[in-house]
Amino acid sequence: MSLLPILRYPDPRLHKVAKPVTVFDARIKKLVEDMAETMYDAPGIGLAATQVDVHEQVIVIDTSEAHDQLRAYINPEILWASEEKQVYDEGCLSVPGIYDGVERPARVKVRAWDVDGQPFEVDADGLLAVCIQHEMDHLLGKVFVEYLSPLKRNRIKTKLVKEERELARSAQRTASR
Ligand code: K2U
Ligand code: ZN
Repeated sequence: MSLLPILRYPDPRLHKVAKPVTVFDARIKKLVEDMAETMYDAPGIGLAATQVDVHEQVIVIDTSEAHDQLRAYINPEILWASEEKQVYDEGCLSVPGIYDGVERPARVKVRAWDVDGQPFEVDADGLLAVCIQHEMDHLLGKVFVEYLSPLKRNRIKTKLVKEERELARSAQRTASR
């Protein structure tokens, strides 16, 4: 298994729309394994293939306490969403250090396919509902900061671009020693 680099906002590749998976083969199984390892290492409770610069409709999620209930959602679709909404303080592995409230449907019914190409359905509420919708946004090229005000989003973009430049400078200094 391998750790995959996670794209950081505002990388334009985070806004690419993912394509459906059509062949459920060893490549997809390895992608799910590598995404899971990357997610647990971050640590996070979800990860979309878009975030590791693979633009196919693959998500991994594990919201369990013991971090031992991984599930892959391939070609996920929302079949139903509740009128009732919930606001959750979301974060994102592609937007490190930023958390803010996002309102989403409190409950969703999702159909997806597993790594063997078998379809399944999930009725999700609470944190799982938030995470599934957050990850499915990634597959549409949407990052949670897009739900925030333009002022907040621009401040976040400026902060992360500055951090990225500092990271690059310090890596250059280390390499030139
Ligand atoms: O997309 C990602 O970067 C994965 C998120 C999933 C997530 C976002 C918002 C709300 C719930 C899940 C990361 O796991 S963010 C880290 C995190 C960890 C525990 C609880 C909430 C967020
Ligand atoms: Zn995210």
